[in-house]
Amino acid sequence: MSGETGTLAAVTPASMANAIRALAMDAVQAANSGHPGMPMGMADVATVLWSEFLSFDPDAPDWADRDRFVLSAGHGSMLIYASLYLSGYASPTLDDIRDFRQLGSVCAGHPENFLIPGVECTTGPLGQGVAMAVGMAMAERHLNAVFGDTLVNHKTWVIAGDGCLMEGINHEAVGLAGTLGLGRLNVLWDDNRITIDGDASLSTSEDVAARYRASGWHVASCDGHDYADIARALAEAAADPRPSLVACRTLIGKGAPNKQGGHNVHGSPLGADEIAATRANLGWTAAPFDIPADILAAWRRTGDRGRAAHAAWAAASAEHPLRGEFDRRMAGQLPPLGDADAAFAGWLESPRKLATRKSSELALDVLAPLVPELFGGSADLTGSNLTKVKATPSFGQNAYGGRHVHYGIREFGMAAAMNGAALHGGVIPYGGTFLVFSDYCRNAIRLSALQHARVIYVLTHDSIGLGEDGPTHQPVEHVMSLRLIPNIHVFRPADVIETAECWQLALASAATPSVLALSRQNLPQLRHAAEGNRSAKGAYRLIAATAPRQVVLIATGSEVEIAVATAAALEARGIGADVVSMPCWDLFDAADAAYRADVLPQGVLKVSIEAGVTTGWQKYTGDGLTIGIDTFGASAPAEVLYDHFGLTAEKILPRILDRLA
Ligand SMILES: Cc1ncc(C[n+]2csc(CCOP(=O)(O)OP(=O)(O)O)c2C)c(N)n1
Ligand SMILES: [Mg+2]
Repeated sequence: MSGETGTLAAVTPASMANAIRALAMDAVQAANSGHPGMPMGMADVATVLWSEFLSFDPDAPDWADRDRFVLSAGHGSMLIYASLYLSGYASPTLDDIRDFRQLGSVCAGHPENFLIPGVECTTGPLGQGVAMAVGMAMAERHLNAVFGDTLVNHKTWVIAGDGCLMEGINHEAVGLAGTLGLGRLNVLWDDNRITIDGDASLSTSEDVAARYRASGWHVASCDGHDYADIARALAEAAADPRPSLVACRTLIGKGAPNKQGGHNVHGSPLGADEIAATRANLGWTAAPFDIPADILAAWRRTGDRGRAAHAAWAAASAEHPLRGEFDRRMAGQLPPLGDADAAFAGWLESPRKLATRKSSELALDVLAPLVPELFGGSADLTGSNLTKVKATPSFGQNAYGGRHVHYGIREFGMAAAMNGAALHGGVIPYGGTFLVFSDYCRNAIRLSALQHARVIYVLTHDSIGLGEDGPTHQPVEHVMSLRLIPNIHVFRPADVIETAECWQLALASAATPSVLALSRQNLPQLRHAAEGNRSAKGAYRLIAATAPRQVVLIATGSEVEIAVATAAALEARGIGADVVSMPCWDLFDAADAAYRADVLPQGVLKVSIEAGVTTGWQKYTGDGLTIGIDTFGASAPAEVLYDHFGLTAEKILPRILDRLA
């Protein structure tokens, strides 16, 4: 906080922190909605973090080697909006802050990564910010191992609340970070002992510090309103080789004389009277949204350290032999993939009957060496998901150059970490679990989509076709329910060729996550001719009717084989039937109308076949037939189950004949 002029030198950390407090309380009051408690309580910690520790360049929010800052307690969004504005980022502006929570303002209720460049990730769903920060710290260590200290050498800082630490995902994230030894990760805990319902002791009696220590973390604590003590604790955290938790003892709503320390200040405007009392209490005389020039100038200087670091980085890295490759990866541009196209074209000639999870492994075997940013993993199902290939050795504390993360049995933590890694940039994360456990990580999958993160979910054992493990493991509603999430491509490829096509499409979707729903059971190869990437339009006519067309069978994944057999049986009776393979609804819906009308023509019986819930298929079949499973599955060998649930050509044929009669 050293100023060159007398005026600047006179600006205290307290007045800088009060600028956050004032903006937070005034913006929440103007919106008549929002959360003043957390920003006011953590204003002092944020001031020290910004002034003395965080390495950032307000003029270059996307500088690759900046420290990452995650406001995991996203309800305290005014803290990050105020800090970004005050420290001189172009966004948000003071007008944006005036419009806090209004339509069109980048200052949304909770911070959104796609609205403000300085917001590294979208937060609000408690716990996921910390877990995403773990993914950012993983990406940082991996890229450091690949590109070296000159190009990659930064920290990840998090502000988290009681809620973030109480959520189950916190246990996953903390366990993973401790195991991986992510020493550059520092979590600043807003230890205010208040949650929405009241005192935190209503719902928790945990010794948080003991839990973190037991997981291999370094734990420090400080008085969150004592600048020297905060700086001491943050310096300890920064220096310790383990991931650090800093318990910052704070008063929620600090500064509001009648409301601080109580749970009512968490999420309601202070009200005009209390705002006046707070101004008097803090000695803050400026009007709402008016920051005194000397205080603003002091804040604007907090970026100077980072600006200098950025300039030094740019100079040191300009001639670095890996700079070009590093820039490519950080920009999210794929390398040339011609070799993959050639390899996959070769697959057409020698048909193979393979589970699509196995086909996925073969595709990865081709892609991983060509796309070094592919950064894989599995939630302890590596041998089932088949996500680890020769080019992806294990990633670990002494092997940060590795490319396969053993996430452990932490599906939610894995998904959130993949979001963080994708948003960090320089890696394209993919990770596996059983499709049925996508529910465990569903909100993180949703956040992949919301955040435009290129994350690839490899979800195997995608239906009753997994057989004997039974209904706990057999997804029924999952494929359909994942399709409901906006901005995600749900792929269910039918054979080895479609699997390779879907992998290529997933890789190329820079702003959309993908789900690959893959079979456990073997599936015949249905494609033999080179026709380009036919999955790219989401659905295509795999087989055209020979007899006059009366039926179009639409199927996905493992049921395309059944549709082919059903079509043959219909043709044998002189009934023409197309088979449409539909690996991706979302891409088909985005195709042009003429193409869609050609694939799914009017005036014929349309029949969907998918081993899952039928709800939703009506948008393609109209008043046709939807064949699927609207109950839980059962425990038996796969072929027995397919017969039991009526998913065989023999059982589907009479239903179609009945409708045509
Ligand atoms: C997953 C999830 N559950 C519930 C909420 C609603 N919510 C917002 S803040 C909060 C808890 C507040 O406690 P704390 O994290 O200590 O924040 P503080 O009140 O101290 O600011 C809750 C339950 C949420 N945002 N995310
Ligand atoms: Mg709290």
